[in-house]
Amino acid sequence: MNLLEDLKFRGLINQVTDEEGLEKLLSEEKVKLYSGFDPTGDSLHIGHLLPILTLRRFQQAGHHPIALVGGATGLIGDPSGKKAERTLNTSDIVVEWSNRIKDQLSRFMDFEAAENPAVIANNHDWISEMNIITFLRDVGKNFGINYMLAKDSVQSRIESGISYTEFSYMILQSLDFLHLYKDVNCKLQIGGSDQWGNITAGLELIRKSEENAKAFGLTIPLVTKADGTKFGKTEGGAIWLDREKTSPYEFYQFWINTDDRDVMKYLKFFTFLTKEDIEALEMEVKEAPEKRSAQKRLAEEVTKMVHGEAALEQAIRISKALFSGSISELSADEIKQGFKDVPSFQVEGEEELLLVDLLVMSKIAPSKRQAREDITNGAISINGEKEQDLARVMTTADRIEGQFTVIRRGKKKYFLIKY
Ligand code: 485
Repeated sequence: MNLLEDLKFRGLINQVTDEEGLEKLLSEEKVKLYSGFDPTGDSLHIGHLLPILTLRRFQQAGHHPIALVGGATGLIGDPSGKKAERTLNTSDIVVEWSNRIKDQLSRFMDFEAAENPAVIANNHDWISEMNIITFLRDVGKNFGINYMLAKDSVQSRIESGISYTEFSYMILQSLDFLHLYKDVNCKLQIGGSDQWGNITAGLELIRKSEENAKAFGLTIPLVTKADGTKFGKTEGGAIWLDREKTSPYEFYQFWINTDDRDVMKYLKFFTFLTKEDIEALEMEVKEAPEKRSAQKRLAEEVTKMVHGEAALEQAIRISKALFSGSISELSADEIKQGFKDVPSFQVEGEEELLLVDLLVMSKIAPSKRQAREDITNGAISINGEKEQDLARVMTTADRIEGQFTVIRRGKKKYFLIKY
């Protein structure tokens, strides 16, 4: 299978400006291609993963990926797909976010490859140097107002309003494409389907500015979910690539919880498993869907890719311990990941407390009477061990690495005691 066939098999192609032309180009030469990421937050999230992995697929096929950080465009704000005007961030913040995003992008591509190392670029390097008269005379002349008004990103905002700042965004992204085309012979831009308007605007600018120029655009589909809800969002918010914002355990759980109807699609999108591997998994799912082997494989592959082998093993350990209740085997770091969303109570000082009192203080039990009843009935466990002694005293030995005690009430209600 060649690259385009593989992308098609995976469902990764939404639109291409000239498919035959691109197919020919990719078969004749190793192509430079880019995708842009604006620093509009302190981390990328799984919505960014598809374009990143697509860059990597191109790299694996021998092409030259460029990941562009929008140090300049992040100061302006892309209106594409946005219902309302964005608030501007200070340049200090955008610089800080640009650096973080650059670090994240660096994890996904090979910068040491002998023939086709990946490259990171920042459009602040060229856009910030441009002077306004040059911009309006040399660039602006190529953009008709009617053409700009007709773009989805502008059309959808005519009613609600759009500033001149965001209206101009497409020109900056076009300028990037032209710059990379002229400077390093970058002939292809890829992005999510919301980027079609900006990508084709860039192609127009290249066509008008360079004689006999030929460049291409390719968009990747939006990831959808069978239940109609938005992909990549949970009750706790977005699924981030930064482990401080979304722990590897939460990340792993996100993929494990994939709907049966979506899992094959996500395996194609987010993993590098071959067609044969994927088809074999599909058979397994048909024969024994209750095993959820496709979800497990998906969660393993993606967690390993994003957070590494050790973090994946930790996520699996935490999941198993939570399932079987054998909490005492977990490290403090694992406890922190696994119990991030459960109610917690901070105990100050070193004094030893009666379990009964702790249950009341921490509001695990509503009253002393209820606390005693819970203990006697065997409804309370400490770090996974059932405790039925009313005289039980909590000691430092109950503190996992001196930091946490996990208390369970009933079958599933977990509480975290912090010291
Ligand atoms: O020259 C460019 C400068 C900036 C950009 C692209 C080319 C960024 C682009 N305008 C943008 O806003 N991208 C989004 C972002 O940065 O979060 C998302 C897209 C998504 C996908 C992803 O970036 O919404 O479709 O392209 C990589």
